[in-house]
Amino acid sequence: MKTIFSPRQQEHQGQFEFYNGAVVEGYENTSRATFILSRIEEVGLGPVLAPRPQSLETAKRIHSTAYVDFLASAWRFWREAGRTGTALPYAWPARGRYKDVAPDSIDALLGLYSIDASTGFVEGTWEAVKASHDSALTAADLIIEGEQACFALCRPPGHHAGTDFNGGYCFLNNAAIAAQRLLDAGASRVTILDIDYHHGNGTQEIFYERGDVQVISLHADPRNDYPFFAGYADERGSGHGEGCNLNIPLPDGTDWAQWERALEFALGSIRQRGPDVVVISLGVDTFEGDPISRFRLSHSHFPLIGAHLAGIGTKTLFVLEGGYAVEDIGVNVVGVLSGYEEARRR
Ligand code: OKP
Ligand code: ZN
Repeated sequence: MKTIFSPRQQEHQGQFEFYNGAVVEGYENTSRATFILSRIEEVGLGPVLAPRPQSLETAKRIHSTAYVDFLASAWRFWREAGRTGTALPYAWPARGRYKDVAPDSIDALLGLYSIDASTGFVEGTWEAVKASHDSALTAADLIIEGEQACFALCRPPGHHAGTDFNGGYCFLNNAAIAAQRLLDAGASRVTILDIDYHHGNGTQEIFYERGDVQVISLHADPRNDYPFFAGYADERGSGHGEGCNLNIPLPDGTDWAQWERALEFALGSIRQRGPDVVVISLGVDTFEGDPISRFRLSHSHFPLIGAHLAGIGTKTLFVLEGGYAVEDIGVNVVGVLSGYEEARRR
């Protein structure tokens, strides 16, 4: 399987976030990609290719133009305000009290275009976000050109980013943009299956009223964990998207047996739908050793996930999302991908 990745993605580094009442180094760091790349090489998964340069046209069909333009200029605004460090918001438009203004303070813009304070900008953030997006689109192009499966090693990740907001370490929604590219190339039905520990609220929001993309997410019950305000089982899509959104929230401490049952349920729903292509939002923060999550999957389960996904039988685009046990992330991510490959060969 081919992997798409650009070293420019590593220019997003050194950011800080709040965690349990303290300011800590960002969990979404460069070593995540480094460990995955070295594992890819170690097991000989396949070549790692640079993305092709991509325009922002498809991104602007998923996100608002104003939001994309904001992402591209946020760091410059921050510097122009005389700031250093990590650009983070501290004020948000309160629910039900939204004033439709076009603020020109960088602090107001950071709040307007975000849902939390975990998604900081540093010097190379935009370059990295753009390169991560290019990787997802290039992987989609390879699928369109005939590959059965491809891996977009996206960092920063994307599934918490919505039409006009960042959040949860995510800026552009790589999986959603890739899905749009697949549709534009002629796919009539795409499914995004999100197996990250956290609910893919951005992906859900983007496609909520659309009937051309089925969105399924297996995740920690939002009563217990981020993103808290979305990801409930009664969120099923609306309008043209009625019935196209499926959430499977799972309790704290979910183990393999329970997680696998949820996956099988999701796979049944995919089979019923019959998509041309499946995009996997691949997070491995379901791992028992993950520092910010509370599920209990172990190393040996990740190849089994890959085998289940191969059983769908459609072309499959893997897009990286979370996973913060960095020493184990390579084994777990590549475990899914090689489990998929082995099952395909059988
Ligand atoms: C991103 B992805 C507070 C703790 C963590 C955000 C979690 C984002 C997860 N700083 N808050 O879905 O893996
Ligand atoms: Zn996650």
